Amino acid sequence: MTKSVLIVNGPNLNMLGKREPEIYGHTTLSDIEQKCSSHAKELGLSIEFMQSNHEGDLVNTIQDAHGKHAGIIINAAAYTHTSVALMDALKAVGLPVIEVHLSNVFAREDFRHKSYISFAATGVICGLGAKGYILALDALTEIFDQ
Ligand code: CA2
Repeated sequence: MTKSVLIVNGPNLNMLGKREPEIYGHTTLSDIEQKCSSHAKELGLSIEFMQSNHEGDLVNTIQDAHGKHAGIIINAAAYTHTSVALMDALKAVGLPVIEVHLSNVFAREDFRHKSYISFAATGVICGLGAKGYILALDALTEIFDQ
C-alpha cells in the first residue's frame, strides 16, 4: 500500500514569497507543495500538505496522523521555539518526524537556536530553503525501508 506523509507548516508560512524575500526567498508555499507532491510521486509516496496559523489546529492535525500517515515533515515556524504542545503531540503520535527550516536558524538570533520540535524529531534539516522538504521526503523513504 502507498505510504502517506503528513507535511505540516506553521504560522506565517502562508506569506512565503509574498513578504520578506530577502530572508525567505521568492518561492511560495504553494510552489513547495507542488515540488513535494511531484517528488513524493517519484518516491511512490502520497502526501497531505497543510498550513495553519493556529497552534491547536496543528496539534489536532498531528494527533489525527495516527493510523493515517507513516511519517511527518514539520516546519513549525515560530512555534518551533515555543511549543511544548506540538512537541508532546509529535511524541505521542509515535511516527518518524523530520524537522525542516528554510533558513539556517543557527546563523540567526539566539532565540531561534532552541527547538522544542527537535526533542521529538528523528532528524533536522535547516538552511537549504525549499530543498529541505525534498531531502526530508528522501530521509523518510530511507527510514520506511529500514
Ligand atoms: O526558517 C524557517 O523555516 C523558520 O521556521 C521560519 C519561521 C521562523 O520563525 C523560524 O525561526 C525559522 C518564520 C516563518 C515566517 O515566514 C514568513 C514568510 C514570509 C514573510 C514573513 C514571514
